[in-house]
Amino acid sequence: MAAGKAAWPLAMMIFIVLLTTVPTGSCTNSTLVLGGLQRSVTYDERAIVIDGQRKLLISASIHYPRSTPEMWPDLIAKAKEGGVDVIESYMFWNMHEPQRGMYVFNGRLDLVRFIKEAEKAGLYFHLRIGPYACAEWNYGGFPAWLHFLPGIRFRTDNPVFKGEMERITRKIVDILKQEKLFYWQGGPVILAQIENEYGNIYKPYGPAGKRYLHWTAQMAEGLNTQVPWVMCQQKDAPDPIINTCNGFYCDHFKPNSHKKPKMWTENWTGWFLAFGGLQPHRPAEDVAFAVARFFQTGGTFQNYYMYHGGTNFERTAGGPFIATSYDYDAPLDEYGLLQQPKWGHLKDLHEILRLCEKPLLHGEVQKLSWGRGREGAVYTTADNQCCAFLSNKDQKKDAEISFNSGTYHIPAWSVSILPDCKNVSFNTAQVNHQTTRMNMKTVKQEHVVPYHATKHTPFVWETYKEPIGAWGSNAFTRVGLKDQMNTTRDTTDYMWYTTSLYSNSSSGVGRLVIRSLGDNMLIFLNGELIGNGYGNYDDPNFQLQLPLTLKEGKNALALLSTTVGLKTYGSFFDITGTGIDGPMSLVWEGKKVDLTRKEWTYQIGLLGEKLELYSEKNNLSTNWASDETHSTYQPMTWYKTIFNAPPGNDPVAVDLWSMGKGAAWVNGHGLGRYWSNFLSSNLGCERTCNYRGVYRPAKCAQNCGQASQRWFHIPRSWLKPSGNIFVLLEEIGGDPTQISFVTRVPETICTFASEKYSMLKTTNGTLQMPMMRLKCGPNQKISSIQFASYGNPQGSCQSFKHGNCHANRTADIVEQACAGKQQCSLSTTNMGLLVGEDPCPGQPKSLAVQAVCT
Ligand SMILES: *[C@@H]1O[C@H](CO)[C@@H](O)[C@H](O)[C@H]1NC(C)=O
Ligand SMILES: *[C@@H]1O[C@H](CO)[C@@H](O)[C@H](O)[C@H]1NC(C)=O
Ligand SMILES: *[C@@H]1O[C@H](CO)[C@@H](O)[C@H](O)[C@H]1NC(C)=O
Ligand SMILES: *[C@@H]1O[C@H](CO)[C@@H](O)[C@H](O)[C@H]1NC(C)=O
Ligand SMILES: *[C@@H]1O[C@H](CO)[C@@H](O)[C@H](O)[C@H]1NC(C)=O
Ligand SMILES: *[C@@H]1O[C@H](CO)[C@@H](O)[C@H](O)[C@H]1NC(C)=O
Ligand SMILES: CC(=O)N[C@H]1CO[C@H](CO)[C@@H](O)[C@@H]1O
Ligand SMILES: CC(=O)N[C@H]1CO[C@H](CO)[C@@H](O)[C@@H]1O
Repeated sequence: MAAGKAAWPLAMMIFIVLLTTVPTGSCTNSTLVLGGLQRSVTYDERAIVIDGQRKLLISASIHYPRSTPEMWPDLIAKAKEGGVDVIESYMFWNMHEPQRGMYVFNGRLDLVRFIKEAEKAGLYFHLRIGPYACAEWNYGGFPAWLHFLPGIRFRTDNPVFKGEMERITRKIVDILKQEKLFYWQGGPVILAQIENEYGNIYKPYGPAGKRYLHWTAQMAEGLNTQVPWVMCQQKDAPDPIINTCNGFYCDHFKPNSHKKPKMWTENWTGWFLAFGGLQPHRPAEDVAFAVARFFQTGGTFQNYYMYHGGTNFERTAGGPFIATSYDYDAPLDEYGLLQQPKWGHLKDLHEILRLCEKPLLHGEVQKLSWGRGREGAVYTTADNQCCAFLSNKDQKKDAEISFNSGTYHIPAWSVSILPDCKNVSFNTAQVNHQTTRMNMKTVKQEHVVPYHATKHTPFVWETYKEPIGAWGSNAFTRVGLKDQMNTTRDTTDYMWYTTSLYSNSSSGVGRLVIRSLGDNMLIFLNGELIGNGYGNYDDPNFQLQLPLTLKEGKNALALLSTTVGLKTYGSFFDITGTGIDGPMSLVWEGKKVDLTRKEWTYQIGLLGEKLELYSEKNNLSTNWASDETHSTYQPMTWYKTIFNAPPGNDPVAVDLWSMGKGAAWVNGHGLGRYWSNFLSSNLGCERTCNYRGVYRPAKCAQNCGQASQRWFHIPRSWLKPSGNIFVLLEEIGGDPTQISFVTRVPETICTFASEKYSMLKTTNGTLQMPMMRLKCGPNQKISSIQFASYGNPQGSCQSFKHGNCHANRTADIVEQACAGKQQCSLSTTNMGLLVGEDPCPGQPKSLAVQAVCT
């Protein structure tokens, strides 16, 4: 890359672009003639404008390093089928430049290939270059080495930082240009983002922050990408940069200029998981409500954060305490399977929004209000195309809204969309897709016989005992406590702090008091694990008081401090400190000894890491010992076994519920960190999830009192049919004999089709009756019908009940239509005919079915 050569012409362009665009405050309006076609991306006050046409754009966040290249085409195809136009991703600087000037763009980091996959599918691309990402990603996406550049201060008017930020941003833009990925070059990239949510945290940076903000805008505009730049959560984004909204709802958001469109760059489809936390769940009805409200109030670009969350493989999870699964309760689950009904419900919504595209982009809007949270918006074009949104923000009461000489029943906390201003085609609270509950199915053991198994045990384990305390000639001794990240440079999660304590008597109990900045610490006295301390997502810091008994003479105290991802967010998050900062003291025989200023011997990382015990090439290493006694609950132990891949194509995971804390690898690929013995709170899981009312991450949370994450995704492309090497590093102690490999398959599926609201109209204008559709996984069949009622069934999947109106032949008919099939469907009208009776004449009926796939 001739980056140096390119610098002059680009620098000149900065000047030109600034002169031409900034004073007018309008967007970049560059066009390029390519093969006779003018391709341009601009914007106006209503929308992003592509080739002179305003566009309604549905965008989907899929972060390329959170899945494998083998998964990308399928993820992108499912996004497209779900009605998505744009794929969006952050750029992950720390992965692309692990050492300064050493670039990596292959495998999961093949950004160009990822963008080209979107292009192949006919989708646009939005690249959020940042280079700050947050994203629950280690150190917010900043490379650790950045912290050590002399004189640097992150994200402010600092020449060192600005130099590095400009260098990487330019590098990425140059790669995109070389590969002809920008829209004007014939590629899919229509938007780019600079910085990220800086507006939320920049006050403490003072005037220097403001100067930096303006510099970022000028720097980005100067790169001559000829696509609009956005800044999210930045009210004062300088022109021509578009300020966009991030949040659970963005209906009240207004851009900072009447010349800019209303854009939503992070619609949180769910929320992330933290170790020790509950599993977040955002109901499909509420996501659809938020999206419909956004379009009702003038939005034209919205992005699902996340559409596919994926996995924080290796050490990529950020801190504090971000879990390995980044499922995000997204429309595509961590494994790339449809998360139903969310995926389907949003697909329906997108289809209906398309029907409204012209009025939304070009129509006059008339806003209506009937009080008590009942609002309407009617978009009408000059040629009388009309689309209406009727919404009811009341959290409890349904509403009857009189509109356009009709009366419309709008359920609480919902929006109805009328693409012809007459007929309701979609209501956000009426879900017409099946609910799928997935099963993590243990793979039968005959499929997992290791090549050297001799007994009936499915796996033969080998172990390696990690030394306790300093192990290498590179250990060093200093007075006082050292910051962990400053010392390890984040090359490892682990740092040993070791020292000696002397005692003149042989009995008596002392007390050790330690304060740490986080995240986790193991305390060993004379090689024995005597304590463990840790913080949590809300506060990684902790203080520990621990009784201990010293033997006479010299005692070895070894503290293993562990980071669980570096911080990702907040003003000055990069310099908050890590590891054991003290104070630390020992109360012994009536005296308090300050250990903070003692001599400490430091060891960076573990010996097993240095030996690369997880690596494929070390599979026969003599370091391993056979483990016939099944040593369980041993701290600081590496385990290894060999397994066969489960047959078929269903996604694979390993179940680590029986383990403590550590990390896992398959064939040298890092599956990520696990922390199975950090259970979530027993409280906070509601029995039923009510989607009505403002969502917050604690609402509808699941999985109380359990390991926050027990299953770890093993991408199929990392597996061979047999002889796969599985390695674990267990820190605290666990039982590897309980580990199993599982496949993810649908188990219980439910549908609920109701005549209660108006009929659905499909995109081609034909009528469609409410349908019950059931579909199992590709190699499955419907094996039993657990519930079926045509009438007024109540409840939801796995808690359906008959109402007072019920046709008792329903189950027989559903059984006939569905049993033994992979999929089946019945409309309510069919059902009425087939049951041969009307269980409650004159009332709209529903059909609820729950079935099992095997
Ligand atoms: C962009 O340029 C084209 C061609 O010069 C012009 O017709 C159009 O009005 C411009 N658009 C904006 C938003 O300035
Ligand atoms: C133990 O004995 C040593 C040497 O006699 C003395 O220096 C030290 O202060 C004693 N320590 C304690 C805790 O009594
Ligand atoms: C890390 O090192 C830098 C540079 O030596 C220093 O300025 C900073 O205070 C250290 N951070 C912590 C948390 O100790
Ligand atoms: C172990 O490594 C050797 C050398 O790299 C390789 O030939 C062998 O196939 C590996 N064994 C397994 C079980 O993967
Ligand atoms: C309209 O779409 C529905 C469902 O998408 C389909 O079943 C039907 O055949 C289509 N009708 C026409 C006339 O294309
Ligand atoms: C089915 O319902 C009809 C009335 O709707 C009733 O007469 C009949 O006894 C019911 N049969 C069973 C098996 O419950
Ligand atoms: C600042 C912050 O938390 N930003 C985040 C917005 O929300 C999603 C939450 O998951 C993050 O990934 C963003 O980076
Ligand atoms: C397709 C459809 O449902 N059309 C209906 C729309 O609404 C008008 C007036 O309410 C009806 O007459 C149509 O039948």
